Amino acid sequence: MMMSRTLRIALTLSAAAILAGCSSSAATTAPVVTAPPVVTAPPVVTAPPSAAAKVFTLKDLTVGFIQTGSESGWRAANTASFKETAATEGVTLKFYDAQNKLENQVSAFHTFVQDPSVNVIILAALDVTGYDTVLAEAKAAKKLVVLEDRRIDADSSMYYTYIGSDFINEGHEGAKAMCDLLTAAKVTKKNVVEISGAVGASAGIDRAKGFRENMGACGITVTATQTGNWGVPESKAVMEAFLKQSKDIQGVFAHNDEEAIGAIQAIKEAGLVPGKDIQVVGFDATADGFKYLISGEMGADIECNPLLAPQVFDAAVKGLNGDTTVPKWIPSQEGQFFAAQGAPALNDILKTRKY
Ligand code: GYE
Repeated sequence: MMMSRTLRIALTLSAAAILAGCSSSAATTAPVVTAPPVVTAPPVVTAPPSAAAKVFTLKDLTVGFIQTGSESGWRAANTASFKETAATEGVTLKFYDAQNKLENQVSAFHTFVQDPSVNVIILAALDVTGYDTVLAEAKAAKKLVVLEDRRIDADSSMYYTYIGSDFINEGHEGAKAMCDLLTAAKVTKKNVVEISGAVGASAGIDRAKGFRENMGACGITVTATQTGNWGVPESKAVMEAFLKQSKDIQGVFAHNDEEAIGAIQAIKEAGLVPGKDIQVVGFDATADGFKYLISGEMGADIECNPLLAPQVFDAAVKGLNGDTTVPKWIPSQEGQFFAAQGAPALNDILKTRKY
């Protein structure tokens, strides 16, 4: 039954009046018992579950890796260690070969700082200085920086950790080995020429320092020094020049295997016998170095471990997870090898080595 329009209007208005009346006429009419206000408990605000800090794993690493170049067997083994370990562990590796130019390393570092996908920058430093600007940029951009292989002269607050050799101790071991070889060779004079690593590299600077700290033990004198830039041909030329200057040489302190091999080639071409007329000490103990230990032309080879990737990646994960217990320097574990061990033993050792 349809309600007439007038009746609807009347009812609406009266309802409105009643509502209004309640509020106004309450004072005068019978007390209206209002239900006690329903006190609704304040809503329980459950804090949203705090975003549990992300726990980084190796697979979360996107690494900008800045290598020196490809100057030696040691370097090739070091590069392979990073590429193979990254592939095995699922680390994203952006590998940059600086071709032994400092400016290339600095610009690559800058590029990796700008790259939003990169969360870790790993540097094998060509030089002990020259990185302050990009280290500061990385810090500001919250990129984790890990040094591998070589130290730099920067405040340790500018990087997470350094994983690499105690090159000064290697120098100590080199001097001790040269003393033993010269003593065994029963030579009276101990004039040693030095073929040093690339200028500015901590490996060379510290090996030279460590060798000089210990050479006094048997009265060694370093009579000439020049860089062979870690390579065979350049070191051969340097040794040829030394031999032209003076034949009064009893030993060669070569900063890596390639430089020792270059010196051995020059000694032989000069009609002398390496390991007999002139004692040769090298560094790295790569497979190539072992060949000259086994032939007796190199008397001692001071090991330097290039297989650093697993330790470096593990440290990077710890760094991203905010671990503050990792020391600023993690020295590599390494030893020394001598021709005196004999070919059979050295060949057995060589079979077990990856580089
Ligand atoms: O001795 C040499 C390489 O930094 C330890 O660099 C490394 C040195 C190594 O070129 O062979």
